[in-house]
Parts: sequence; C-alpha cells; structure tokens
Amino acid sequence: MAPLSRGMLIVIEGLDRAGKSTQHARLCQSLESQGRRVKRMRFPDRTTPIGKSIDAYLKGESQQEDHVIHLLFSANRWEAAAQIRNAIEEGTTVVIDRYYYSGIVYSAAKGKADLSLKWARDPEIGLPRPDVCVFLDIAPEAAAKRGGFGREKYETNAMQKRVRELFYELIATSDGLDICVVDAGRDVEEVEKDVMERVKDVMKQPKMTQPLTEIL
Ligand code: FDM
Ligand code: MG
Repeated sequence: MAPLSRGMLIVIEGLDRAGKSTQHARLCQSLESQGRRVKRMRFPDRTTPIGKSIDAYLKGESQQEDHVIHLLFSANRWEAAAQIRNAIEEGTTVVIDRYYYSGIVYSAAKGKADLSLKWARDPEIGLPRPDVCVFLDIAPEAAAKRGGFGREKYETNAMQKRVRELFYELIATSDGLDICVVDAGRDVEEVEKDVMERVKDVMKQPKMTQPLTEIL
C-alpha cells in the first residue's frame, strides 16, 4: 500500500454491543501489520479530570444537567484535539472508538426540545474532521442478545433504539459527515473485512493527499 504523507483519522461508531471495541482492536492491528503507526483513542477518555466527571455521571454516582454533560463530553474531545492533530501531521493514523457522532446522537436521544441534533453539533465545530467514520449497525434486539447491559446511564433498550434512529437521521440529513454503514450483525471476521475495505477506499481518495480538515 502506498505510504500516506499524513496519518488518517478513523472513527468507529455504533450502539453499545455493536462490537466497536473488537473491531477497533482488529483494525488497529491490521493497520500496524501493514506498517502504519497507529494511535488508539476512545471517547469519553475517562482518565482526564473532565473524563472522571463523565465517568461518575455514567455510573450514576453524580448528576449533571443535560446540556452541561453534553458540553463536558465535547470538552473531553477538545482537550484531545491538538494531540490528534499532531499525531496525524507526523504520519500516525489515529483510530478512535466513538467521537462527536455519539456526542450528538446520545444527547439528542434524550428528547429535550432545547437539545436538538443541531444544538448538540455546534460545540463540535472546529474539531479535527474524520476521514471516515465506520458506523457498525446492529438492531438493538440483536445487540441485547450479545449480553445484558451493564449499569451505565444510557444502557437501556429505549435509549439504544432512539440512538439508532437518530444515527440514521444524522446520516440522512447531513452531508459531509463521512459516515459509512457496515452491517455489524454478522461474524466478527466478515465485519472486519468490510471495515478494512471501507478504510482502504478512503485511503485512495484525493483528500488523503491534503491536510486534515476541521468539522464545519
Ligand atoms: N457518549 C459517548 C455520549 O453520550 N456522548 C459522547 O460524546 C460520547 C463520546 O457515553 F453510552 C455515551 C455513549 C455511551 C457512553 O461510552 C459511554 P462507552 O464507549 O460505552 O465507554
Ligand atoms: Mg458502554
């Protein structure tokens, strides 16, 4: 494969239990085996002070007003933005488990009139824009069969169902989100093959010879 002058910014998205962690790990490994430098990241990054507040909220140990927690999730990406940009500039491919797509959709799924998809997206403007986001699509019922939910805040069937609807709305209504959908209800290997194919397609695109852009 031709060397890229900069790294790629790749995001893996999906509902809980869609197989994000597995596919994230496998994609990173295959990119490394092809000789690329890879930086693994995930959001929320629960290790920073902001991430620790998010963690406490998700575990039900603290309460946050819905707009406030939304902005904390966004701030948690902003505190990593320079790190992402620097890695990519020096040729490292950054692969992230969840990014601003989850940020928009999970907050909007709460159904508050004053917390729309648009409101939720605004704080993300200016963050590094992914070259590709692979949305691992799975029916909430199939996801639920993969094992019960844990005790975290958003792990309910109603929430997952709404999140999936909003992911579809996001994909349908906005251009330039760089999302491609992969059917994640199949064997791990089949999904992995599809994910790699999507990434390879993007590697060939002219934008890969240009600097990384920003979310508009
Ligand atoms: N989540 C994740 C959000 O609500 N907003 C965000 O910006 C991000 C990145 O946090 F329910 C939600 C999605 C999920 C929860 O994520 C924790 P992980 O991937 O299960 O740790
Ligand atoms: Mg989870």
